[in-house]
Amino acid sequence: MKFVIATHNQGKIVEFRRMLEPMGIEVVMAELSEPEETGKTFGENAYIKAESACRETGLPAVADDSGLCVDYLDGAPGIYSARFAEPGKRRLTVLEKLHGVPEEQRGAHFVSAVCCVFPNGDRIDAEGKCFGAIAQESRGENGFGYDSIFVQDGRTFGEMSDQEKDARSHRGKAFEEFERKLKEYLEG
Ligand code: ITT
Repeated sequence: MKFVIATHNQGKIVEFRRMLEPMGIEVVMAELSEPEETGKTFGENAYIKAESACRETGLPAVADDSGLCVDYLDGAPGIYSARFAEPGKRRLTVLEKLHGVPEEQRGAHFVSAVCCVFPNGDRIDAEGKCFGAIAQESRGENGFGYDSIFVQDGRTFGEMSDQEKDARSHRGKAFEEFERKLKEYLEG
């Protein structure tokens, strides 16, 4: 079964492949437009991206809308995680905003909403969250985005292997739910 992946984020492309290929899905890349993310929730934005890619390619399309929600910042940057500050300055901006904030107030979580839209209009939605804290400084080279400042059990996602991150991450959990729902959908 071929699925087009509706993302322009290189870090996500790598993770989508890691998660979809073991399900027996052939991942297809396509030149896709970038629809405006006008949704008010992760789920709404994931649907906007998947629906647009499905319409443009005629293939089932999978998208993820995700972000980092920081307790001390009242849940920001949240759905604005990719637009929160200039590219290259986002991690630093979060660290600066939390400068001097004690450990117990540095809680944060990632959210990933996955949406798959089929050419007949059917859709599958799944969501995953993972809870942790914002590090005092950036650590580790693995992953992408905010991985090097998000800590779980003493290590940042940037310090974990791909397998360790996937076993705990918001996207790992969302794709686990997606896999279950896809099976039900295909059997139903
Ligand atoms: P697409 O819309 O093309 O998929 P995007 O980067 O714009 O790419 P989002 O709108 O979903 O995607 O923004 C999510 C941002 O949240 C992303 O750019 C990262 O900075 C951050 N993010 C999401 N998942 C992450 C993860 O697993 N590790 C680190 N940062 C993550």
